Amino acid sequence: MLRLEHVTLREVRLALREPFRISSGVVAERRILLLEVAADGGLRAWSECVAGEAPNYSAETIDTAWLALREWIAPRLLGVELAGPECVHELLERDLRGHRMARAALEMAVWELSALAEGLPLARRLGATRDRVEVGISLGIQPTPEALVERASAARSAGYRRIKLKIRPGADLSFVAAARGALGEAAPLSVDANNAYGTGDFDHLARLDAFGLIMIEQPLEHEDLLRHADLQRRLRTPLCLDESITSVFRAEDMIRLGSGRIVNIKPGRVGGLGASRAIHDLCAARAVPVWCGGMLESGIGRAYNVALAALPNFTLPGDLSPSARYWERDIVIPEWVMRADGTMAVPLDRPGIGVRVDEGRVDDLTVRLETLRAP
Ligand code: OSB
Ligand code: MG
Repeated sequence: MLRLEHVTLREVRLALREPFRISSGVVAERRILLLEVAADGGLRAWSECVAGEAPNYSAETIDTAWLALREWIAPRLLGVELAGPECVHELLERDLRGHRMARAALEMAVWELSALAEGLPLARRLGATRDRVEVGISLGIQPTPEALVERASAARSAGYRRIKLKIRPGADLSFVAAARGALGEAAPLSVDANNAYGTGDFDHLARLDAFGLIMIEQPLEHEDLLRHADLQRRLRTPLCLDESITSVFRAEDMIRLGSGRIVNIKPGRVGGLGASRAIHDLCAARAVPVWCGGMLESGIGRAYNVALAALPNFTLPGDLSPSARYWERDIVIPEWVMRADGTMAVPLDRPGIGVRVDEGRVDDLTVRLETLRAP
């Protein structure tokens, strides 16, 4: 049994080493919502809410998440005897629509508390089997194909196991062609459109088939499964859904409708690690590969992603780049590093998420703080 005693919400600001541009917006500085959760028995856990500053990826933002955590989510769990993290999703699902990133942040902290209470690395607590995960990189939209080639070549040399190119109308075919030409036929490449195309673009998108991509991620509207299915029938390249998959039911819908052949799992987008694992299990049973997406997390959010990605059906490299790809300095010790072979070690040598939070630095970076207590 676990009982949450208080939840501290904090906003910290961390500048990205370079602005990250996707079809729906650009971010230069992350406003990051961190949770510090204390349970009875002196256990403490840190977690991260991945909501961004603007509602361009999903409806949630850091400010809606803060409100939802304070008003509805934290009060559901504070002071309640919890049998374990497995029961949290259901507690937070009842009569509470949306706000999945906010719910996930608290749910993940309960997984961490449970791992700590049982003396297990988080990956093991989740049932993960791997001791390393394959790392991919997501390259933001660049001003020119030449600039993209430069970054993609550097990523290839650094050892990344998969290079994802962000695309949008006007920055797609020629950019992908340039990257493919420079990196060669064997380089594992994918693209991510973040909903930038519509039903009038199917002929155009079909031209991506020429580039031997591992997948095309989320070309169409975030709530649209039917037209993704129409498009998938036109393409040889597998579609992968990201924004569209908000629950295990949506993953099942995707599989039954044929809207895609690969799933990007982000715990924030689906409401936490329980739902992530359920989607992983469903996809494993249907022979649908999954991989772990990223939301430009700090080292805290990354720890949860790495633990999740160590589950067996995460058979494609994740957007789990090392700390130095994003930040001058991360807020965890040690920072996340990638080996020359393009893998990252799953920390299995200590209980919990496997990295320590640099609390002094987090204090220095904090611009807003609120503590919620059990009644
Ligand atoms: O679509 O995967 C996406 C970042 C912000 C919003 C959406 C996405 C992304 C990424 C970043 O691709 C991947 C990463 O964290 O390295
Ligand atoms: Mg994506």
